[in-house]
Amino acid sequence: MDKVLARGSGSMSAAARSRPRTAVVSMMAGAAMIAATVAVATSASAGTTLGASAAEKGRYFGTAVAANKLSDATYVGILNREFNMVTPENEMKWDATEPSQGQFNYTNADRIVSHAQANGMRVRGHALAWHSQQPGWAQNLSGTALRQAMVNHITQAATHYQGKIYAWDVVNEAFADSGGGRRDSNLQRTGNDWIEVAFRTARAADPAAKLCYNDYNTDNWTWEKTQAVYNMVKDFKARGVPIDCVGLQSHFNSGSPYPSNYRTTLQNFAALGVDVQITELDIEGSGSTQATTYGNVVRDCLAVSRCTGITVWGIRDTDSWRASGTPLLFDGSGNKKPAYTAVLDALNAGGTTPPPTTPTTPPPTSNPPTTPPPSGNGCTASLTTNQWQGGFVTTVRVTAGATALNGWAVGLTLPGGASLTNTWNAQPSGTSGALTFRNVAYNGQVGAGGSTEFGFQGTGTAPSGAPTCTAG
Ligand code: 9MR
Repeated sequence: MDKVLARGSGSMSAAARSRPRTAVVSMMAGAAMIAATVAVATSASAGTTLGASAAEKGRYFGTAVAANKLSDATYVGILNREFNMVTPENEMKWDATEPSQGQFNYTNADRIVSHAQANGMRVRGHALAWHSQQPGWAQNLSGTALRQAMVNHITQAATHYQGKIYAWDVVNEAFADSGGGRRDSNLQRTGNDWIEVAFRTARAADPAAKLCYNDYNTDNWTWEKTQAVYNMVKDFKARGVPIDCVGLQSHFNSGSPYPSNYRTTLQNFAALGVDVQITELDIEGSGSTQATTYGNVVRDCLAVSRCTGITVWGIRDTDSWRASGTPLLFDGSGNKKPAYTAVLDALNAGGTTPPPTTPTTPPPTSNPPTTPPPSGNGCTASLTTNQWQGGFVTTVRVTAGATALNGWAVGLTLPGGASLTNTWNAQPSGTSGALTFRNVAYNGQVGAGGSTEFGFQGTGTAPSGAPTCTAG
């Protein structure tokens, strides 16, 4: 993004500033009423980290990561404790991965992917085709030569990471800031179809990755740029161009503030049949004003079922591309800011997502049990699978029974010939046959009746039998 925006955070109204206190009071009153009537609500768990709390809501919480900070103990401590999705901040860009034409270098990006995999985190790939951060040789190409170079780059990079990427930003920042059209760039000058060619190429190279269009200044529903991206996604869906998600970067400051219609924007994109992800969130400012805006963004995402996760663009304020605007959740020493607490509280508000099988009426028995029915070994697990020719992604929901879980293990068997390629939010015992998936550090504790999700990806046929779940 090459636009310089004004800094500061003085745009919040007095009414908005006083909102948190009112909300807390009414939430407490509401909680007391619910506790009196619905016993299960009192036992819902509340996560103590961003990743665990987001997972309880079926979402992820991620951060941009710089490979050269993986030797900083404070940085890595926060990363491993709080986040379950990472985006390489610069290491997967074209200039980093193909510095000379046809010569690929994945060293730094691989370090981040390895770190993520070793710690049960997923990876957002960023970015395959972009007018910025191109290697010099690509900047000097045009026409058919550039189009072929782009296709080859996407094929090579997406194939290198095949099976390891949750979602790719296939195309980044292709629209102009005003006027409702495309941004002029060497890629745009290869022909208006360059974006759909990029998506089709990425799909062929990694059919399991979700394919996203990612941009900034697409948060306000009334802005021309938002409408232009919306119309492109609508057109792609109508014509069968493979697109699965839209990334809203959401870099907010006084020149580009959080808009009151943000939730509308998320809802309208989702209604096109794509996931929505907040991909580079940072909000300049400090104290309660900044915290309120962070909370609003989280609540907006949670209100839209296809808003599948939030990524902040760095860990500590000092890690930010806009460090002077102190836009992140941790201060330069790694301490949690009020914005952190606002995000965690927003993620935890309303208890956990109820288990999908909870009956809405009591079973018809004349002799109802006085304690909730025991669920096998203290937890249950259920599978949701997306199978395609040659591969699959399975999501597993672990639901606690009548007592809270302090650790869990899920058992299932992969069919012959099937093999795991990637696992998130859990640690697998192997890659084929009968497998046990154990919780990772941040999601072992699940409150009574609460749930958490993990997932895995593999080649071959997905498991279909009922999984076992064991507490402890
Ligand atoms: O945070 C990134 C910074 O370290 C780089 O210098 C910059 C170069 O373009 O890119 C930053 O990340 C950008 C992201 O890749 C795309 N959206 C805007 C981000 C902030 O500029």
